[in-house]
Amino acid sequence: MSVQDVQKVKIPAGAEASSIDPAGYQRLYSDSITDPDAFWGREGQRLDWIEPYTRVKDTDFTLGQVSIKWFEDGVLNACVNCVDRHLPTRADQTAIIWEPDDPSEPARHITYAELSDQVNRMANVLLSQGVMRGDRVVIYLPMIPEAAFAMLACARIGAIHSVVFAGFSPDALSNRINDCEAKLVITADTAPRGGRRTALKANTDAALLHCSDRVRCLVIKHTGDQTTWIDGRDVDVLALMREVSPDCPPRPMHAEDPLFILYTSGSTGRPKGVVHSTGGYLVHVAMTFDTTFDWRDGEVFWCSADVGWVTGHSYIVYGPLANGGTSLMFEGVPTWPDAGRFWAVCDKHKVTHFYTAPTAIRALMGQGPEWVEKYDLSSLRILGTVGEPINPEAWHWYDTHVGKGRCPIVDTWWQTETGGHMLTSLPYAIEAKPGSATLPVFGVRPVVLDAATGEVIEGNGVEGVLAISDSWPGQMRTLWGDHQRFEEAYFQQYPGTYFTGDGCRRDEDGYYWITGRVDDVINVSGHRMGTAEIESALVAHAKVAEAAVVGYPHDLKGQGIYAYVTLMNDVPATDELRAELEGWVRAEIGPIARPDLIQWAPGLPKTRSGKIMRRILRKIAENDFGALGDISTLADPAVVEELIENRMNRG
Ligand code: 6R9
Repeated sequence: MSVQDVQKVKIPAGAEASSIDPAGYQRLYSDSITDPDAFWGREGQRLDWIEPYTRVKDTDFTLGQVSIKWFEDGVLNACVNCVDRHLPTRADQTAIIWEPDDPSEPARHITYAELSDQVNRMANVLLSQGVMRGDRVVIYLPMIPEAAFAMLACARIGAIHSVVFAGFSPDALSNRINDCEAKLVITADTAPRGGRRTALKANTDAALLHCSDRVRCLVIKHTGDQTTWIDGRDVDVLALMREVSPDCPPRPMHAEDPLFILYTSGSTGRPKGVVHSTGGYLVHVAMTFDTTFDWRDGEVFWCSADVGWVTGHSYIVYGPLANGGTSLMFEGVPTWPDAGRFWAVCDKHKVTHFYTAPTAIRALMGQGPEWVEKYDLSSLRILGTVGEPINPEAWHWYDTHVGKGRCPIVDTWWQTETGGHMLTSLPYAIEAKPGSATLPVFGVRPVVLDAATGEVIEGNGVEGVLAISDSWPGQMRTLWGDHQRFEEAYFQQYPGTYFTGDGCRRDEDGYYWITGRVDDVINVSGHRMGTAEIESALVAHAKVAEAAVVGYPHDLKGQGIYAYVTLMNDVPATDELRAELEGWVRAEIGPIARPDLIQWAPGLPKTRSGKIMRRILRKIAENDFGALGDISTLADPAVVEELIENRMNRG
């Protein structure tokens, strides 16, 4: 039985029809892992294949010979699956809604017919610049539709795209261009964001000083701002797109040909180029977009991530478009012109699905519910979160004020490396528990391992580290140019499984709770604790907006607990409050969790995707801030200086 076959059920109490009911989930899940070939063989039919596959799964997790292949003899084109095949039925349907940074400027509604025209033209521009199958193209663009056109144009001609987040520095950009030996980079003149402008072309000029002079620079004139121009190297993309043919035959690709490389942070300074495949990746994101979000025709999906992150790849571009959906792309930020912008956009475009990160929810929660209440959010049907564990307070705020208690919330756990969702609740089928990513996606086999011995811990009510015991189609295939590092990073520590790097608990109901990266586990007087637990307690206090907890060397306890706390607006930072918070955590979790040091933090060091950079916080807490390592991915480096200046541990 495939997902589409599960009978649609009406669930009681006026709730909506659902594609999968609770019994349907259990049945499907157990089928999916009992016979993965049969399950994924059917799921593969979600795509259009030029040559059908006869083999489904061919994977080996054995150290020294790790090899992951899915649908290996199948031939397809990812762009055709996201664009061409929808034309007979959806030519006039909106594929992409684009909401600009400045709300007074008009939104764009790009139909599938227009998407096809633009992507074909962009593909012809790439061909005219000598881009061939297998060549790498770096995309350094703001959140504009041309970013999606560029990704799909690469897919159309078999080039491998590598999107670099527009907030990254010239250094980070040149490192990535060099690591994948890109033939060209696609950028824009400038990028408006929150009323300010980032000089992308100037950044690219700076980056290209450190790259081969054969690298071409394709420029989208987005704002029309003045930029430097190097004849012979720089190309005006939009002008060329008007000249070339709107017809570019798609290149038939093998399922295992790389679709894209996406760089993610590792523990060393060197970027880690995660490689995803054409066939398996697309099957996984097509399925999870449909099932996790209970997708239905005519709805409007908004994922607020940036296309520079995996979330943007899978759930702004490939997942929604493979399903013939309507995907909203937002150029701006949640708090400009004011803290109501997200909700204004939901209202304006009648968004049905809103998918964001807990950090954004906490930030908006700190601004008060009146910003949400100004807007009509009755179009919303499903809410989602991704990126980190959501603390129950933020979950309840999201549920009450945004979802009005009537929208299921899916908490999706996954990674750049996994391609798509791995653990998540399902609307109407898997009941949520605030803070838990709940149960595995079909075909995914999570296991909890003893961190020290690597043994599989069976049963419920257990805790350990999270690994995946067998492959799934969206799994990364290798690290670009370094298969050995791939094996070492993910398969060496716990042989025979893919190691996620996350800690987790499986509760009495079999629900998974991610306790944070394993390196975030601290050991205080012999007690192992996830820093997330203490943070969750701190942010439950009415005066606390955000908190980050790390360990630091402590003479008596081995590790002490160091908490960075951001207070709600206008709350004075006093010693009384510090004592109150210590007592609060002690009361919430127990005496063992009481922070030893609390530092008031006006801001926390975050990546542009909103992840707190704990490595930096650990260094400051250890009073060892001389070598902070690579801070190129920080959203606001000034935050770090402030924290160093006011550090609490000077011993
Ligand atoms: C998609 C994405 C991956 C890491 C992952 C985990 C954390 C992501 C989460 C979550 C708890 C969730 N994470 N989703 N933790 N609950 N729903 O974020 O990819 O940037 O590679 O980060 O993020 O620690 O290992 P990526």
